[in-house]
Amino acid sequence: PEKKIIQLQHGAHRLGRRNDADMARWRAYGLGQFIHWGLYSIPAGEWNGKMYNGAAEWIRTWKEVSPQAYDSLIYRFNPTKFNPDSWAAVAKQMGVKYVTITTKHHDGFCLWPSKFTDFTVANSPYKKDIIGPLVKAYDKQGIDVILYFSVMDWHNPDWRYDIKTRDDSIAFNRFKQFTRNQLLELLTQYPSAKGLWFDGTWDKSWVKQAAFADSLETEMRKLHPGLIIGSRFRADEYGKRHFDSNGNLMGDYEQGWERKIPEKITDVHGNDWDCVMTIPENQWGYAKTWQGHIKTADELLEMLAKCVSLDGNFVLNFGPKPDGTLRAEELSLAKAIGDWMTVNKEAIYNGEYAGFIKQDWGYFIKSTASNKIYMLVFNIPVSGVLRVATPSHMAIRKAYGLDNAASNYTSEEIGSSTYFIHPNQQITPKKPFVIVLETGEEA
Ligand code: FHN
Repeated sequence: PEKKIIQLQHGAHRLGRRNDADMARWRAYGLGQFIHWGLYSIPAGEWNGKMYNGAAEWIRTWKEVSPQAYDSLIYRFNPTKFNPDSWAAVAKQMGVKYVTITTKHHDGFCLWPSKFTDFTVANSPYKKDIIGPLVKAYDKQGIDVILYFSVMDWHNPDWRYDIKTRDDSIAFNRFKQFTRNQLLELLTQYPSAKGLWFDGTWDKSWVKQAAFADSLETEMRKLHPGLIIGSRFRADEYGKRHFDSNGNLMGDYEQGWERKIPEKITDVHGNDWDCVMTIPENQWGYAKTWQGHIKTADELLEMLAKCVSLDGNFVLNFGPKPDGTLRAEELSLAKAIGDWMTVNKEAIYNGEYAGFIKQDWGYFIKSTASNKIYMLVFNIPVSGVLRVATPSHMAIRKAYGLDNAASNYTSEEIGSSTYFIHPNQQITPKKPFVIVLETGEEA
């Protein structure tokens, strides 16, 4: 039976991917960095000697913490060692093409001197803007900046989780204007930012604002042509988020892949998407101690490869310390990823789904820049031989390692559209590695 299409005023306004230069640039990034920084970096998961089990940036909601005491952390925010150029240099060496930075997380503390609240860096001992210098430093390195913004704001007395009374509605109307003011302020003050990464948009209060959010989105896009906004910003008039009541993606890319990665290309429905990932299980802001499993550089590289092979970007989170420096574990992972990227970046940038059947040794990525196919190898079978099944009518002409000589692999056609890639000598790699395939039409 044919699916009935619901007439929507505030659903998706475009079907399929965006087709413009700004979005093409976003699509080609491959690797990004996320930064969660704010007052929560000061307690860092510990309050009055007790450890909080949740994510450090959520500590304000813990029963052990009084909101007033938390908000007073503003008087202790003084990152005297903050050096935006050194953060940007770390990101550059790591090979990231874009950074998403928290301008305001759920606690409402603004890292820029917003005119619309007192709860900003301007009233901390540090006094200075954080966002402006960061944008400048990353821009200088050629790394695009996306501004993270939480709509949910625990500090603002007008914030509501739901709207049940007339008073709620009056307060929330003020809150909507406040949100609009802050967003227009951010876009005006930091015009080189390429997009907005929304969060804290799941509560009923906001989900009910389909018309307001839709018109605000239109206004922001008009003010900032090319602006990139994901699927977390607004709901349709039936309260559907990410995908509207007809199942169409709202916004420019799917923002639902948080700490998880799709398994197959059909999971992403032809949409653009990014995956945001933490190094421990679930800590975004700085936490003094990391519990549980801490991801290794090789695991993170595999996640990166998997995301790009399925048409997504992979964004790794950093939670800087309250003094403005980056934690040692993050610096060493950034370095290890960067060293790998130095050799293998052409397999990641401009990478997209290659259309090959996935094999157990790793991931195929096709470069839109060169049309080459990259095999990102993470697991070598005991035989040492890597199997490739090509899409129909495609033949392998040449196979070679990305890191050195062109002659170190031989491709053998073993059957119709099926090949074995043989290393010419035994390989015992210490790191994931990349084989380049040059292909052509089958004879
Ligand atoms: O609650 C937040 C969380 O603290 C963090 O900011 C992540 C990042 O994607 N977003 C929210 C949960 O979806």
